Amino acid sequence: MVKPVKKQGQKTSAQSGSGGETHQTTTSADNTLTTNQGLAISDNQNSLKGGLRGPTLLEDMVLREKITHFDHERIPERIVHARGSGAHGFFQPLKGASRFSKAAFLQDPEEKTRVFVRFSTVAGGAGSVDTPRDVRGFAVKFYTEEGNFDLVGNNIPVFFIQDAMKFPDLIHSVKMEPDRGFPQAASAHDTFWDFASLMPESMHMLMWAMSDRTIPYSLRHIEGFGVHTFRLINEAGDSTFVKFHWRPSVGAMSTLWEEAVKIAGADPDHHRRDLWESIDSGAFPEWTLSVQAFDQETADKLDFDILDPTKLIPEEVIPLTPIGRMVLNRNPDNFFAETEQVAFHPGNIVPGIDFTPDPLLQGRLFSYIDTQLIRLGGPNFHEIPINKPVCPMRNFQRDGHMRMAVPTGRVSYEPNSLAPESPRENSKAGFTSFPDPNSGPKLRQRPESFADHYSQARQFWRSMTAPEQDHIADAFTFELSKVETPAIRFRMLGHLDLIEPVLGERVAEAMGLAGKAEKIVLAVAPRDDLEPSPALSLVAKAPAIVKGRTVAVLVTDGSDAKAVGAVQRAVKKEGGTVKLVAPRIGELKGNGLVPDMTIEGAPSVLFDAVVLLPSEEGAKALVAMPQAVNWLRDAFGHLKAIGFNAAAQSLFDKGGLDSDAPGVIDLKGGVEDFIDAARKHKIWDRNP
Ligand code: HDE
Repeated sequence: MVKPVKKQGQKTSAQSGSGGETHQTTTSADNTLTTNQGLAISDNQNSLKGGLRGPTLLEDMVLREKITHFDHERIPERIVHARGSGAHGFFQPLKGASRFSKAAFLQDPEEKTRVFVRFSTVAGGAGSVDTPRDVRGFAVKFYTEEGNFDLVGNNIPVFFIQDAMKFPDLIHSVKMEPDRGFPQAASAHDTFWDFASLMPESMHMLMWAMSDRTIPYSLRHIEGFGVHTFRLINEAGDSTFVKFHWRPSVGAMSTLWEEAVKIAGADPDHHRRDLWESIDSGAFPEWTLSVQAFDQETADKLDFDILDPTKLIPEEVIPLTPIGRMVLNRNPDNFFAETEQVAFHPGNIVPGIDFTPDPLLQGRLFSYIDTQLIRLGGPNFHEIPINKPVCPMRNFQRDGHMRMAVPTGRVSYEPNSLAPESPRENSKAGFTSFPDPNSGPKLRQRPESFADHYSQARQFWRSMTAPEQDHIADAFTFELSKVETPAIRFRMLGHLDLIEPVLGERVAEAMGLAGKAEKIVLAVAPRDDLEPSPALSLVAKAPAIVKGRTVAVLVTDGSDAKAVGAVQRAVKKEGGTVKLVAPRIGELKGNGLVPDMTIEGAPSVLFDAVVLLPSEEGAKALVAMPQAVNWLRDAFGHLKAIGFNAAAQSLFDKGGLDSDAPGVIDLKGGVEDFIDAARKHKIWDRNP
């Protein structure tokens, strides 16, 4: 006889991590394995058979339950933003945020509001790599006392299209081509550029997409943007237009394209791992939330329409006003239950926040609930712990797939007289929409004010530093060279000529297609008088810090432990991390050093700066290892700060590298100069 199993493995809701829900742990004193019905399982190794070598019986309900559940483990992945990484944290408003909005979570600087954030790539499937050239999603769910507020943004302040009608076309064009099923997570193919080259409104976003913004260094190092113009409403009922901005405390940083490509092979989970490990180690990622706040009068003076999501407002025109900070301090307990099942929706807002009639946002307001219905299997996804508001939910909706709540009583309608205590509307505390005066005749048209597609693309180009411009030209050259249809290349070259003639010429020259650009007919001529916006450049505003970065020290048997210790101490003092990399993973001879990683498992592309501290004998062995020579060559080519000792000179010689080059520091004079170089992150003076 099997004894019934006590449910000792359940946490109380007070102990539980997410959403106040109970969830199972494996720390039960009585840890008997059970079926989902609670039936204790006597054998989890063998199915029930008719005879020792006979067929498996249909009667084996334990096996059937286990396999059925397994068969249904996957839910449809998100059609866009399928690959994501999540984290829990909190948001804390700054003093003064309340002057813009009456939202409860923006009132008290002492009060923290729980958040869950999901970062994502857009184009690839859930199992794709972390470092393709792609936009990153930056979605934040604020569990406020007035309901959930979702700020579902990206790491780029503008978008490819102006109207929701074009979204399926955009996404179909960038996703795997339907006949061949490739390429995965890549825009460098014909269908994307065919569509993009026929959409002048995409030109501004294409400049961002081909810039370093789409190959971020880590998720901790991205900026975030709400993209659309929103409204904030304060206690007095005054409305302010806002653009939302997230700024990382460690500064925004990107990789070089070759690094992104090599990281994809060396560590396909690079961004997810980095986020997990930094939270795990207590180095909590942090962002400031700011708004660009403006009124109708200012909006009317801008030379573009604030409802057009392909335009941004330069910070030099309307500066950022910080309104809060967000810290991510807890990894998910369970990837599926939280990161996969979290259901964002730009329509989740609270009193004090409202939409504008941006035609892209308006379409999104429909899409997100609709997508959850298919993805999460029914209308009750708001009851899943990660989606559940922390404030009470009371209404008369009922039934549906996977209903968790157990409502009581006869009444599920309103008005009613049978349940006088049941919920009623509240005209004072309830959400009311801002009485936006915009409305007119029914039509399918774009306003004239949406017609200029090139001026801000040009402004973006002119706001970049020289290396950033090089990268943009290289990215267009790379992507368009992958396009197989000549007419698409010529059409895109025509657009680039309009954005900035020098960009068009450079790309055409690099592709060997000078003079081939198609002439594009313009609706509105690009402006030539927009001031560059230095705030758009990552290089120009890169902070000189080592904090949050990782330095690899290459060590061998016999390396000088004291020299290694000096580097470790100096990096740690700056808030950085050191990893020891060696030819083998076991403890090294003669110094007791224990490597963290091997040269093959940890190519230098995974680090921000490197130090070479081999022993004389060790250096001889490294010179004979092609991976070790490439380790240094990559660090050199990827413009990293490099520190080295005398023994390491032979590696430079073998790699044909100049150890007197900028950012290459002989450590005989101490580590300070190396730390100085590492603060720069990229040694642009070494840019070929
Ligand atoms: Fe989304 N988008 N989107 N989007 N989006 C989704 O919702 C959609 C757009 C963004 O981590 C989907 O739950 C339409 C702009 C993020 O779970 C879907 C349009 C911006 C995420 C959807 C847009 C975004 C999504 C897929 C044009 C930046 C990931 C799964 C009208 C401001 C959220 C899901 C997460 C996800 C529709 C345009 C950001 C299909 C129709 C612009 C960060 O509903």
